[in-house]
Amino acid sequence: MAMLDILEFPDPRLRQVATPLAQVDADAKALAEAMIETMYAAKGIGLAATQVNDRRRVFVMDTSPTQDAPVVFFNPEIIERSGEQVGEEGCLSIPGLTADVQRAEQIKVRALNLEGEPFELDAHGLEAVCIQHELDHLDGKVFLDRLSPLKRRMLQKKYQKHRQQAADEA
Ligand code: K1U
Ligand code: ZN
Repeated sequence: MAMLDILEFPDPRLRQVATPLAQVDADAKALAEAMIETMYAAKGIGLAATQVNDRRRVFVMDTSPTQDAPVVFFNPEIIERSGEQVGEEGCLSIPGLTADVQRAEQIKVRALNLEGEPFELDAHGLEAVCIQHELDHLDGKVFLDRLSPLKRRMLQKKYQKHRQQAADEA
């Protein structure tokens, strides 16, 4: 199976807004399957198509402790949200950086599965955080956009240093 390259912040392609799929065809299924492989290889719990430079509105997620229960969301929409939680987030497109981000605690999401059939999922805790994080990617946003300007500047400086160090060592 093809492994996909993950774009790294501040790549401007991470800012593109994804487009809904007209149908879940064989090519869309192949993309989702390659995204699942890529997510596992990168040791993530989610991955959005935007992160692998594809404009289609799809993300994959696996928050199971055994990492053997992938879920595919084509054309996802949050149809209900309630409560508030603050939790630590990371991002495969911003390696080495984490921050506490405020999100809804409970959500209901509607999407199409790998077979193109509609489903709804009630999610809370980490699952709800991950779904909101991936939907942000499909709308061209990253978790840094949800922080205060001061915190965002601090973390961006830290990230630049981290990248420079990695480049120097390479
Ligand atoms: O979309 C991505 O960049 C994947 C991202 C999803 C995510 C993780 C944690 C909270 C919200 C969204 C990751 O998988 S980052 C790697 C990871 O597993 C992780 C990092 C920090 C905290 C918890 C998990
Ligand atoms: Zn991310």
